Amino acid sequence: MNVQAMPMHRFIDHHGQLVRPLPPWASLSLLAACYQDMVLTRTYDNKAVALQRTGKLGTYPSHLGSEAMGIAIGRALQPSDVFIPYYRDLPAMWARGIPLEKNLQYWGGDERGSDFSPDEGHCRDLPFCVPIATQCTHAVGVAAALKIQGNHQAALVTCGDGATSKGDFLESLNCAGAWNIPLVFVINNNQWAISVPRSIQSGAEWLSDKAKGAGIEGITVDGNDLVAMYDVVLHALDKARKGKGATLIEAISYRLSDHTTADDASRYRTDDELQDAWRYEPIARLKQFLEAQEAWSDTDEERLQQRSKEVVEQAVQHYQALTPQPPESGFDYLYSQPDADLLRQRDTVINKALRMQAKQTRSEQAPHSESGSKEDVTQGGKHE
Ligand SMILES: Cc1ncc(C[n+]2csc(CCOP(=O)(O)OP(=O)(O)O)c2C)c(N)n1
Ligand SMILES: [Mg+2]
Repeated sequence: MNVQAMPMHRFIDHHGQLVRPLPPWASLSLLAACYQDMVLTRTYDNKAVALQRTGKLGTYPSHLGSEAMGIAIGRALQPSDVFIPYYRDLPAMWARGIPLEKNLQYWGGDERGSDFSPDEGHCRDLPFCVPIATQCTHAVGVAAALKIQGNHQAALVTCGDGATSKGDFLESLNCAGAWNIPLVFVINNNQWAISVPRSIQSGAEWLSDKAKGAGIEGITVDGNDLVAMYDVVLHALDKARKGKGATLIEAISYRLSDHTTADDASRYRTDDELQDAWRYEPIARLKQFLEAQEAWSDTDEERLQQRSKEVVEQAVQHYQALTPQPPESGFDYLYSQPDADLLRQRDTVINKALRMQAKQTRSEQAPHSESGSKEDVTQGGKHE
């Protein structure tokens, strides 16, 4: 049986049917707003993959299928809470008010995409985190600080199903229980960790069972049901703010895309499995539900599709108009006091960029003689 069909915390099933009464907070206008966010982030996702394919973005992790959990998380958090994301969190960041350009910058290799300093106006959230599960340890530190400050604020950290096998995750879970800190863990259980399926990732029946060993509450929820996700995240955050402890939420979903644009999932999973998973995806079911409630129409949909394209296009234009950062900026953002070895590496990078730029200039002056050179400067590699 597809795990996405199993009984778990759920309000709207994959046919768009209510399986229990909506919670009091779930007005139709709020759900329609969430639906619009989900469509917008999927529009962005398609565009980002296309930009990578045409060499305008580096490796990109699609979040196809995780829109419901992301939008629920981003909207359930209060501005004063702290969000500690991983790399597959564009929807949550969008709902949290982070501009799409940040995501483009990050995956385009521009260090400014990791600048989430408060004076940039992006609350106190942490930037994208690619090293698996390390963000969980940062989240423990953040939540411990929030507890000490005593302002009834919470932190929320996300990770993948594969990340739950790492010591960083388990140690963080343990600290959260031992220290009773205001921290919510959300696992995006999309059934795959690159090519490793959930079935061999862990012997636990549910990943939320890992909460038991840490002495905190664990819950498994339908991560493709916006309402169920929103509901459990709201409750877990409220509990955390009231000093009643941490929660581990396992959001069941499916990675409908390749792991990243550098991956080809057809090499390790069947087309049948993928087609079956599409029946549970989050956007269609919410749309069906809203239409049945007469809270969404064909005209609304047409307008939304148009508007989403415009918003995404505008973000892409902003990104492409940015002055590229010099290649050594990677060193400058990371190290306040680089040692001699690092300074040598930094010089090597600068000199290489200068050579490439000189070559590019020569080939532009004599386009027929040197065009097609392997070392042609591509976007993001320019040195000023
Ligand atoms: C510390 C570390 N080890 C290995 C990797 C390589 N890596 C990148 S993604 C990934 C799998 C993660 O799977 P999961 O936690 O399920 O997240 P998903 O990508 O499915 O959202 C691995 C092993 C890494 N980024 N960091
Ligand atoms: Mg995964």
